[in-house]
Amino acid sequence: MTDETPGTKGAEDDTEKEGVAGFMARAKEQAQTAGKKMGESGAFEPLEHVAESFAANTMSEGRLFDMADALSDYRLNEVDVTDTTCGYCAVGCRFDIYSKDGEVLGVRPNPEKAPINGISTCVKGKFGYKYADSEDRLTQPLVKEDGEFREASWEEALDRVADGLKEIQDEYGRNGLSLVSSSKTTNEANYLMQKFARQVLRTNNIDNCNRLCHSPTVAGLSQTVGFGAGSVGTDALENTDCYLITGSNTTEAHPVLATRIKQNVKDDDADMFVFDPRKIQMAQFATQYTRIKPGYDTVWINGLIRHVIENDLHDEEFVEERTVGFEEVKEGVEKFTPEYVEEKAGVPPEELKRAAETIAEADSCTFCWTLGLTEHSHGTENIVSMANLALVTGHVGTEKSGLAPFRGQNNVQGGGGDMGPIPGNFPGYQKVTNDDAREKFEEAYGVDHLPDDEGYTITEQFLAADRGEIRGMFIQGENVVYSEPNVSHAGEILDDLEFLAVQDIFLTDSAKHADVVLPANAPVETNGTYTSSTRHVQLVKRAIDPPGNAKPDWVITQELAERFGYEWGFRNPSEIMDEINDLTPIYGGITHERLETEGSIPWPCWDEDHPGTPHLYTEEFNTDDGKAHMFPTDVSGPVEADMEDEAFPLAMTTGRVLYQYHTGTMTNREPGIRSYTDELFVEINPDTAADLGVSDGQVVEITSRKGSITALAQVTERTGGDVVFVPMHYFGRGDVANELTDEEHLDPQAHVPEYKVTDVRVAPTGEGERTEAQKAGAEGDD
Ligand SMILES: Nc1nc2c(c(=O)[nH]1)N[C@H]1C(S)=C(S)[C@@H](COP(=O)(O)OP(=O)(O)OC[C@H]3O[C@@H](n4cnc5c(=O)[nH]c(N)nc54)[C@H](O)[C@@H]3O)O[C@H]1N2
Ligand SMILES: Nc1nc2c(c(=O)[nH]1)N[C@H]1C(S)=C(S)[C@@H](COP(=O)(O)OP(=O)(O)OC[C@H]3O[C@@H](n4cnc5c(=O)[nH]c(N)nc54)[C@H](O)[C@@H]3O)O[C@H]1N2
Ligand code: SF4
Ligand SMILES: [Mo]
Repeated sequence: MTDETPGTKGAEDDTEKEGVAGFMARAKEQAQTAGKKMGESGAFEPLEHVAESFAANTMSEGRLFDMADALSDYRLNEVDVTDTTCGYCAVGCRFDIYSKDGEVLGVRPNPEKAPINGISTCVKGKFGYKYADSEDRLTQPLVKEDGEFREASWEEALDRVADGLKEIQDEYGRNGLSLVSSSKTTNEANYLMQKFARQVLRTNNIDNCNRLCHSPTVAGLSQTVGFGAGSVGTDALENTDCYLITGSNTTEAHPVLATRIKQNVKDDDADMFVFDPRKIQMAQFATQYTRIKPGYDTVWINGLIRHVIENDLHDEEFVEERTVGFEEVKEGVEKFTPEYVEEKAGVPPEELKRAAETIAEADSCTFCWTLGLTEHSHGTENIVSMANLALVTGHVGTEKSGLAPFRGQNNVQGGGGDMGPIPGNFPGYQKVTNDDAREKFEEAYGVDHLPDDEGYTITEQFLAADRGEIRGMFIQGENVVYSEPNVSHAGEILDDLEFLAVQDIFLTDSAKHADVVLPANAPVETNGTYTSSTRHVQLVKRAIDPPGNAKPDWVITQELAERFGYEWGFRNPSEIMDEINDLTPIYGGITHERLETEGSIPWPCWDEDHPGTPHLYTEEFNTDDGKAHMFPTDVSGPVEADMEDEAFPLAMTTGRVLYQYHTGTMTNREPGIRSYTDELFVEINPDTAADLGVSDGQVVEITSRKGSITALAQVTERTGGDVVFVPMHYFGRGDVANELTDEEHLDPQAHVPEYKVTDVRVAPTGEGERTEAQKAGAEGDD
């Protein structure tokens, strides 16, 4: 067993380092001491997680980063201070950025302007800025000639993109093209991307990473309660009496929310039930942790509902007055007996009973989930089941009760969903198939006919390109060659396209496949708004100047539209928001002027006089009849589990670690973060490792039906016997988990890939830890 992540370097290496590197070294040293103490008290915790908890808890106090030191070389009036919103994840932390000459010197939360995070931030939001002034930022457009990139003027590059897109449409029709928009960019930039797709290119083939993430949440909640978003504000997360947390590694993926939840559990005795295949850090604080078999969530959730109804613990009045479909659900859950749930999902009956009873009897309960529920070939059914449980127990629509999906990218709620860069929706979830909605946008956009056929989702775009249907793509802020399923195939598909343009802040490995690369501004260089996981729309401001000739995403899209004869004439993001206000009822009253004075406004906010809506569904649900609609769900396991095959005896699940962000374009450029985790690893249970003859720190080969990768074994009891966990991140060299995942078996409604369960086998390669030479040999080129 190890107490360290393989690839984690010792603290002694880092003691000389300053800034982030120094912080990480000190955090780790202190964590080591804390770890020893915990070891002595018999509650040994892997070092990584002590450090993680340590970081999450102490960063807020600012003790580890001495702002005075960072600023001591300057007089305060020489330093710029900008209040802005974090560009990493969707928690939506706000803080002041202190900067000088294009460099971020420090970050300090200002609780008065930070409704969600107060005085807290996590390590990425506080220190993750080296990427912005890194030397390899894109500063000038690039065009490919004879297979090589050369710098080009904006004029030339944009002309080439416009010509490339026009040629494809001339030859293959308007749907021969597809666009990927970016949840890293602002609401205003995403609004323009969907406008560009629909008004200019007349296609609904536009999607974004929301698809790979919470699209089942949007689909499941739209059907049941109405809005494709969480129903609660931060109040419920901080003050509820009970939590059900599943498929969310909260301390690593949403650290600031985790801190809030842990505080409520510790200080106010809130109950917390954690259901997860891995014994994640939240388990340590839980009333009860239940290890589940990945991919069978409908089974245990239906089991909970059955127990609640069977014992008359459901909220009869709420069910009667505010919901429809109870009888169907009651009938549907009958087969999910405790014995059946144990057999299928691995949940012991007494744990099922305790959770069901505590949740049902609690005065309030908040249901929290993330990708462990969504990234399945039946993700939407999981979400419908979760909504059913919340509704049957009557825990929706109060200040302390409700549905809390923790969203992912900084602006996936707003930019990835609300703004409509998705195949079936205009902004504000107005359907492209709805005649009234189409007419409204046709009139606003001054065109006779907008397309009424739903476009392709992101993974379908790749499948359609593979069939030769899509021949050109425009990808904004998405590193698809690492984040899509079955990436080797995705890379080949990009190469086969007749035209590809990529808009990013780096020449990513995806951008290398492009004909034209457009340099964009990074989140810290951007003006506009992001929308948090709790639906709070908040301002983002330029804290440092962008490098070279990089431009704001929205400007690039506007200049591209001009080349097709559309003069939008927006002078700033605030003017774009005015158009959003006019066309998107849920954003009707959210103007930049108001945000400047009010700080943040949770949608729906119907008009300028409306205060915004922190808690949804207090009176009625957002459905035609105002009631919540429950639907029974069935047993739906992972697709590959049905392909019983002894060659692949283990289930691989993939996900995140605290110190990395996705494909690493930002975090891999952070020396402190690199010094912490810089190598792909795989968590293997000690019994499984012993059976396989694998020891900690060894290089193993992991093989699925799609391919093989190597990773360092981390032998740990975090994972159960039949499950291995591989981070989804690209660590800057070597392999990625997505070489093993499958792109064909998508959720039928939301089209999310089954990232959370892939059948694999693991075998030792006979190698010990990688040598420096091997590491260099495996070096990627990102
Ligand atoms: N540090 C960091 N934070 C991030 C990100 C990042 O890259 N790095 N990314 C952001 C983004 S875009 C997102 S979407 C969020 C994601 O946030 P999370 O979804 O919390 O992150 P993951 O690590 O993908 O996995 C979630 C959990 O699902 C569990 N799980 C696996 N299979 C199953 C299953 O079948 N059922 C259940 N119930 N659980 C299962 C895993 O063990 C894990 O604990 O994080 C955001 N925050
Ligand atoms: N196996 C597996 N695969 C997964 C997941 C998983 O759990 N398991 N999770 C999925 C999920 S939830 C997500 S969200 C995706 C994430 O997948 P991606 O979105 O592809 O990951 P990122 O690395 O965040 O890529 C964002 C890109 O945007 C660029 N960028 C950053 N800021 C800006 C900006 O302001 N403007 C522009 N134009 N570009 C910018 C970055 O350099 C980077 O290239 O991965 C998905 N893939
Ligand atoms: S929790 Fe998310 S929003 Fe907050 S500082 Fe960390 S990465 Fe940024
Ligand atoms: Mo995500």
